[in-house]
Parts: sequence; structure tokens; C-alpha cells
Amino acid sequence: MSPEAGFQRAALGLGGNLGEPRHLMAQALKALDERDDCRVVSVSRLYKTPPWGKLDQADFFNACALVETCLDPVALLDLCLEIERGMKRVRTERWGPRTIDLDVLTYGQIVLDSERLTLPHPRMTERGFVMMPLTDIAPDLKIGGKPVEGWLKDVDVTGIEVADADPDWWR
Ligand code: A4P
Ligand code: MG
Repeated sequence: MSPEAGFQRAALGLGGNLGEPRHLMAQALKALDERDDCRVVSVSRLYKTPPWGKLDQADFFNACALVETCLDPVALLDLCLEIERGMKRVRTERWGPRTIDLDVLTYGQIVLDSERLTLPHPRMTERGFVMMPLTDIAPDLKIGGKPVEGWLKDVDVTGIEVADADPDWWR
């Protein structure tokens, strides 16, 4: 199914490991879906994932979502950053640190390397915590000519668990 005229399909990656990441991720998706310029088309299952990169930190929750938007790629990034910032601010004041990461993974078939935005997201294909949820919702999406489910076969998914199998976990 193609998006409506003037709308492009983008894939987003969500993650967090401080406070209530599941709640914040759900709130972020609702905030995107409530807008006129962006709607959530599908959301992956919710995953619990061991930390990648810096290992001495708590497990993460991760998920991916497909959205349709009439925002251009940089405006979509700005919206994601604005949602991140808003949540960090609100949460930090009262209950201590909370984090949510909201990355733009792909935008249509656009390949871009600018100061503020790189598309596709440069490290996405190396990360089980991105490829596994993305396979739920876009197994055939091509990244660098290869489908997401093909990338998934090559990444380490050790320790990644489904935390909620209901695709409506965020509603
Ligand atoms: N930027 C450029 N391209 C993009 C893009 N496609 N999407 C720029 C989003 N941002 C993009 O982002 C910093 C800047 O990158 C943005 O202002 C934007 O202009 P950031 O997300 O604040 O950077 P960061 O998170 O500090 O760095 P980095 O390296 O992107 O970290 P990641 O990739 O977010 O990794 N382990 C598990 N299991 N699950 C996780 O979710 N996440 C991280 C953080 C580490 N380990 C993890 C997880
Ligand atoms: Mg990031």
C-alpha cells in the first residue's frame, strides 16, 4: 500500500533504558499519531534488549514504527528531537533522569549525509535491537540494496526478548 499523495513513509527507531521507557515510547508514538502532518501506520512488538556499545548499563526497551508524513526529512528529525526533549524535561524535573531515543531510520528511499541528518541511519544494520523490531513491520524494506530480514540474519540478537507481543502495546 502506498502512502497518500504528498506523504512519504519513514521508519523510526525507539529506545530507552532509564525510568519508564515503555511508557515514554508509547507517549512518543501517540504524540506522533495525533498530528495532522504525521500518522503512525504500524508498530513492532516491544523488545527488551541487552545494552549495545556501552555495556555497563541497564537493559533497554526497543521498538520500531512506520509513519506516514508530509514533513520533509529534517522536519521529521526536528519533530523527533522536540518530542525527546519535551519528555526528558517533563520527567527529569520530578522523578530524576529519564531517557528516550527517537531515531529516523529511513525516509522513503532517500540517501542523505548532511551535518544534521544521515539516512539511512548509519548504524542501524549492525544492531539487532533495530533489525529485529523492524523485521516485524518492514521485512522487505531495502537498506543499501538488501532487505531488512536479510540484515537480521547477519546481526547478533543474543539476549533480545519480546517484552510485549501485542502490536497495540503503545495505545
Ligand atoms: N543524526 C544524524 N542522523 C540521524 C538520524 N538518522 N536519526 C544526528 C536521528 N539523529 C540523527 O543523536 C545525535 C544527533 O545525531 C542528532 O541531534 C541528529 O542531528 P542522538 O540520538 O542524541 O545521539 P546519541 O544517541 O548520543 O548517539 P548515537 O551514536 O546515535 O547513539 P544511538 O545510536 O542512539 O545509541 N543498546 C540497546 N540495546 N538499545 C538501544 O536503543 N541505544 C544506544 C544509543 C546505545 N545502546 C543501545 C541503544
Ligand atoms: Mg540516537
